Amino acid sequence: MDRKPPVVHDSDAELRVSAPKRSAAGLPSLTETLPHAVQQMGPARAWKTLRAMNQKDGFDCMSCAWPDPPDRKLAEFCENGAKAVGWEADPLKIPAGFWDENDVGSLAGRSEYWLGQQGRLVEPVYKPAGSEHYRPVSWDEAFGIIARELHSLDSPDQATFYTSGRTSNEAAFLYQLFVRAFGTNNLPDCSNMCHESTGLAMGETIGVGKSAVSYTDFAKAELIIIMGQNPGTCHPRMLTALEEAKLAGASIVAVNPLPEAGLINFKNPQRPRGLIGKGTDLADQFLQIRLAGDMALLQAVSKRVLDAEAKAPGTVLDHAFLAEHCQGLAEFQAHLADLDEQEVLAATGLRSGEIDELAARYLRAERVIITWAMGLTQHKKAVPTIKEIVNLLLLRGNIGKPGAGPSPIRGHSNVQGDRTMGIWEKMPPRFLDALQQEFGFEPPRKDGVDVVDSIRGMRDGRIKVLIALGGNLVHAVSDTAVAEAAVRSTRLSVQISTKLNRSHAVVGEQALILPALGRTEIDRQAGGEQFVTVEDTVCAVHASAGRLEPISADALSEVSIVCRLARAVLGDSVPADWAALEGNYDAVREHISHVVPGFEDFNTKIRHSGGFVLPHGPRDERSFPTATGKAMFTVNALETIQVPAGRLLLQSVRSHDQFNTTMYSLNDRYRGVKKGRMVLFVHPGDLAELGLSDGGYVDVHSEADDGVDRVLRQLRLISYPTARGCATAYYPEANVLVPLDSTAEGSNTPASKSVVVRLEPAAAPQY
Ligand SMILES: Nc1nc2c(c(=O)[nH]1)N[C@H]1C(S)=C(S)[C@@H](COP(=O)(O)OP(=O)(O)OC[C@H]3O[C@@H](n4cnc5c(=O)[nH]c(N)nc54)[C@H](O)[C@@H]3O)O[C@H]1N2
Ligand SMILES: Nc1nc2c(c(=O)[nH]1)N[C@H]1C(S)=C(S)[C@@H](COP(=O)(O)OP(=O)(O)OC[C@H]3O[C@@H](n4cnc5c(=O)[nH]c(N)nc54)[C@H](O)[C@@H]3O)O[C@H]1N2
Ligand code: SF4
Ligand SMILES: [Mo]
Repeated sequence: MDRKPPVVHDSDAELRVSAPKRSAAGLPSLTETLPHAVQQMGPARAWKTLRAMNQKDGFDCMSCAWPDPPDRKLAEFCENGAKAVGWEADPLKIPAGFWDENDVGSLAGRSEYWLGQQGRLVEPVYKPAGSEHYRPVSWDEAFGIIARELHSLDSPDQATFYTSGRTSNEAAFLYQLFVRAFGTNNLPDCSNMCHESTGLAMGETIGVGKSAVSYTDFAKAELIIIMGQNPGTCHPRMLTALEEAKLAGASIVAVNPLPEAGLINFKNPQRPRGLIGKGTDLADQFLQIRLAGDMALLQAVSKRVLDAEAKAPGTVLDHAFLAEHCQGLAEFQAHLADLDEQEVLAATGLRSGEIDELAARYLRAERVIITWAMGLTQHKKAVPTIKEIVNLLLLRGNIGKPGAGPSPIRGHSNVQGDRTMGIWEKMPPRFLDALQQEFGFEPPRKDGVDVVDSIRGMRDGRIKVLIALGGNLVHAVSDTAVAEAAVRSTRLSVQISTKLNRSHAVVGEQALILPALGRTEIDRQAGGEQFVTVEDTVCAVHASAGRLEPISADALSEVSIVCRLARAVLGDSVPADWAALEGNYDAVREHISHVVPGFEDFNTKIRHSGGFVLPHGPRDERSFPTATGKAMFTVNALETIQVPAGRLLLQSVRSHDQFNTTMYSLNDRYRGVKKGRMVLFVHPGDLAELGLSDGGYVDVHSEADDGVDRVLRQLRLISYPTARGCATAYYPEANVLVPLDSTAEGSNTPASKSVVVRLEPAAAPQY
């Protein structure tokens, strides 16, 4: 199919706003999915890919980390999965003349939407120092440039090696091996900006930073509390699991400043009643909480549970579980005794009666699951907030039994697996020991830098080379101006990517783009066609094999790129047979099976239909690998963000038609926004108080302690039913407002969902 890039209208000139939807999916999602996919891929290609998606012998959806159900249907994907596939499998290629026509400066003037629509990257390109243009280079030349720059560093710690969460287990394992053999633990990843707060909070309290439930637990739960998550857009097939739970009698509570459509009602496109009927009402209770109010809410619910126990001793708490498995209850109880209800109401914006109702639901249910995503992790107090989820669940033994447990819902399709494979700047000594044992070299032991510290390192001249396996670091991270200056000050930046994005336009003195194959494509190596593996959010590991011919003979699999890079940089200094590993991924999995716990007999287990589930002590046998060997109650001081009068607290969210920094279109159907992104959702009461009105324009200034005036200009105001005092804008645009130093305590995750802002009236933009 010979197609030119679509003409991209990427200004907000035709912006239209209508009322938000009260229901997710249904017929509109089908009518969106198929024409979109066919238009991008053509009918044959669309059929070939969508049919293989999430099937046991097909490829894993590259979008989110939601798991596959045990029994697969013929069409086992959602609207947003289909969009992700269409975006990758679009046969459009960046033409040869592109690099002469577009210099780096002009690319930096383009939007993410435009960049992503130019087609697949099909050959390695290099921008030498002093030139504004990329030019094609051979793979050998590209690897030679990287080796030269890495060898010229005074220390391996002067390079940083980013990973985004689409990377397969095999590529991730080899990448961390290469980086550690090179001599550094500088392995930042997108998780640093995502569920890092979760990993830390759960690691300290229950010993494992991953979901303690399985797919089938959702249908067994009596109560599911969904906090800080927008599943209708970000994990659409979770709505199917919620519907099943609902039909089996579960009650569902949504805690969110926004009445997200997917939380309210779901019209399952796979059921007749969902296509044309009323759908299933999902949330029995919607708590419209203020931004960052969740810690107060959770403490208030736990306090009510403890009060109920005090009134009827021995009947409310799970005493047997507490006695056998937990530590710290007395301190927790003492701490909550002083909880100030007025402070709770101020922090949450809720009424006492609403919190009573949630507590009553919690007390009635024998099996409770709490899920969460970025609405909890990207706040200053994210780590203690998630610890309060654990506290509440422990009180009644809601962990390690069917239908119960804490369940963070991860973002990128293999972000969890990448961590399991060792992509982390501070992997524990037992992992490094196993690596040493397997490969016979001494891995560095000093912790490396995470994402925010990588930006600081580049900004301050300590880090001179940036290599990124996927992703779009410069636009995903906070404080855009600082991040861009930081990357521009490096000697070399390297992006291993499928499609263009801002990280190819904002680059170091020298820059390389290395084109990678995606999930949909056949991966042929010396040893024949290969498959890779991924781990979803409930710790299930399965195989993924593409069906399409590779976009170009000059694009390589991520495994190939990493193996050849390692060979070029390390030579024979590390005893790994890179050529053999590249030729046959079973050889990679063999190493993994020796190094990573839970992967014993990897090559056998992965060939069982549907893969296997990793062991998880708390989930499987109520064993808690914490410092004390017990599940830990924690005491967390409640601290509420004080928003000065006349200011709002701002969060940044994803629209329905984007995947992180990738734009599929400029629409956000469920929130009623069409053909535009430069908008700010504000409560009508706040608009009135600020003397502003729907349809007007404002400049948004963030008010940080460092005195820097960060501004996002000319956003159109939308009067919206959000919680009072809270505003919402889109990510990544809002990143200009988030100070680099504004991060979650402990996890260093950018606090991109609680920015104190001031709105100044502005003129409407001229298009
Ligand atoms: N289609 C699509 N799917 C995706 C992605 C995508 O961009 N597009 N991204 C993937 C990735 S990497 C991730 S991490 C996930 C993200 O999945 P989500 O976390 O669901 O995505 P966000 O858009 O950040 O939405 C955050 C939600 O939390 C709410 N929220 C914000 N602050 C608070 C708070 O203080 N308290 C409470 N209770 N709620 C709050 C917001 O109103 C919003 O509903 O999705 C993954 N899946
Ligand atoms: N303000 C604000 N900032 C945020 C967030 C927020 O909610 N608000 N969310 C944060 C979160 S949760 C995350 S996870 C990060 C996301 O940060 P990243 O993971 O760095 O960003 P993505 O936009 O997912 O990366 C998209 C790019 O990945 C490349 N790509 C796609 N598929 C493949 C592949 O198969 N192989 C390779 N090699 N490359 C591929 C393409 O070139 C594409 O342009 O952003 C964070 N930033
Ligand atoms: S729920 Fe997530 S993983 Fe499943 S098809 Fe949709 S986008 Fe893909
Ligand atoms: Mo994420």
